[in-house]
Amino acid sequence: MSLPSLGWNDAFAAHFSTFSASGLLAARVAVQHKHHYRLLTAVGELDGSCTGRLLHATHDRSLLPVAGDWVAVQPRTSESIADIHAVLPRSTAFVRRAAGPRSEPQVLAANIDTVLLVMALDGNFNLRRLERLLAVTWESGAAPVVVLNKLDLCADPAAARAEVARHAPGAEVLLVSALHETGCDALAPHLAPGRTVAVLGSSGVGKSTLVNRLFGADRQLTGARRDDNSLGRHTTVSRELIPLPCGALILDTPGLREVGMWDVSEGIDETFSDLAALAASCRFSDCTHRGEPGCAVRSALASGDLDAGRLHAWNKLRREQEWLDRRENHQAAAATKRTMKARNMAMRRHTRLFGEP
Ligand SMILES: Nc1nc2c(ncn2[C@@H]2O[C@H](COP(=O)(O)OP(=O)(O)OP(=O)(O)O)[C@@H](O)[C@H]2O)c(=O)[nH]1
Ligand SMILES: [Mg+2]
Ligand SMILES: [Zn+2]
Repeated sequence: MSLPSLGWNDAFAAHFSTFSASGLLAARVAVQHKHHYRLLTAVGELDGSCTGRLLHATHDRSLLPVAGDWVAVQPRTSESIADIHAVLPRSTAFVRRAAGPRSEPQVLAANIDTVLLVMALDGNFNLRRLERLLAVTWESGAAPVVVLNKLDLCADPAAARAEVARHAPGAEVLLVSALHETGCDALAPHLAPGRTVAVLGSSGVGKSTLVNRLFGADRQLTGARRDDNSLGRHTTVSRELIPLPCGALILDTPGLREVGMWDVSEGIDETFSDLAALAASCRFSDCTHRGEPGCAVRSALASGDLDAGRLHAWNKLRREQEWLDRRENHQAAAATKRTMKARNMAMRRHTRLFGEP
C-alpha cells in the first residue's frame, strides 16, 4: 500500500523529514496491545514495539503510540519486526478520562478525520451519553457524524432522527441499517481515499456490522446484543484500523462503557452551540440563567423552545469540566491540546540524540 492510501499527507511528511534523513520508515499503527503494535507500512505489515529510549523519554504517557498514530520505525533485518523510535504529532486525538480512581487522560485514537457515533434505534438511546460523546469528539478535532443504526427496528425513524438532530447541532445525523445495507451510501463523502473514520458507541449498536458492510465481507466478528452491565462481554475486543476497498480507513472499536471527559471545554461549546448562542443574547454577559432579568435562556425554556433536560446537561458538563480544571494533575497533563508543540520539541531533541545517519 502507498503511504497516501494509509492517510499520509504533507503535514505528516513535513514532520517526518528528520526521521527519513535518519533512514527510518513511516508506519501507521493498526492495533495496539500495551507496548506491542501491528503496523501498516508501504512495504507491508510489521510487528512493532517501542524502543526503551522512547518509553523512558516519554513522561506524558498519552504521547505513546495508539491506534491511528503515525510512527517512525527501524525495521529489523530478517524478520517483519520493527522498533518504534518516535510518534509524529497528531492531527486529531480522541481523549477520554481513563476509567478508575486516578484522573488521567487516555488517548483512544489518533489522526481520525471523522467519528461515526453509532447509536441503535431498537432501544432507548441515551441523549445525555450522545452529548458527552459529541463533546469529546468536537474536542478531538475530528468531525462527528451521528449514525442511527437498526433503522429496520424503529417504528418512527424520522422522529428519532429529528430528536437526535436537536441535540447534535452542527453534526450530520444519518439513518442506516447496517444489517440490511440501507442508508450506508450516505457515508460515502466521509470515506474518500486516505480519509480515516472511527466508529464509536456502546456495545451491540452495530459498529462492527457497519464496518463489515463497508468492507464488503465479514471481516469483523459481530454478536448478539449485550446487556450494557455485563462486563467483558463485548464482541470486539481491540481497536483496529482497517483499510477499506474504497480507499478510506476505518477504526473499529470495542463498545464504550464510560465516556469520562478529559479536557473538553471547547467541545462543550460546540456540542451546545444552540445554548451558547442563546446565552449570548442574555442581557448580562455573566448571566447564570437562574432568574436574572432579560435572560434569553429562561425565556426559551418558558416558551418551550428549549428543553430543560438539555439545559441541565449543559450545566452539568460545565460543572464537571470546572471540577476537572481544578484538579492539579489535570492541569499538568491537559497538555494533549499542546501535543503538537511538545512533540515538535521532542523530535528536535530526538534528532540531536539519534544523530544524523
Ligand atoms: N436488526 C438489526 N440488527 C443489527 C443491525 N446492525 C447490527 N445488528 C445486530 O446487532 C448485533 C450487534 O452487532 P455488532 O456489530 O456486533 O455490534 P458492535 O457495536 O460491534 O458491538 P461490540 O463489538 O460489542 O462493541 C448483531 O447481532 C448484529 O447482527 C441492523 O441494522 N438491524
Ligand atoms: Mg464490534
Ligand atoms: Zn441568561
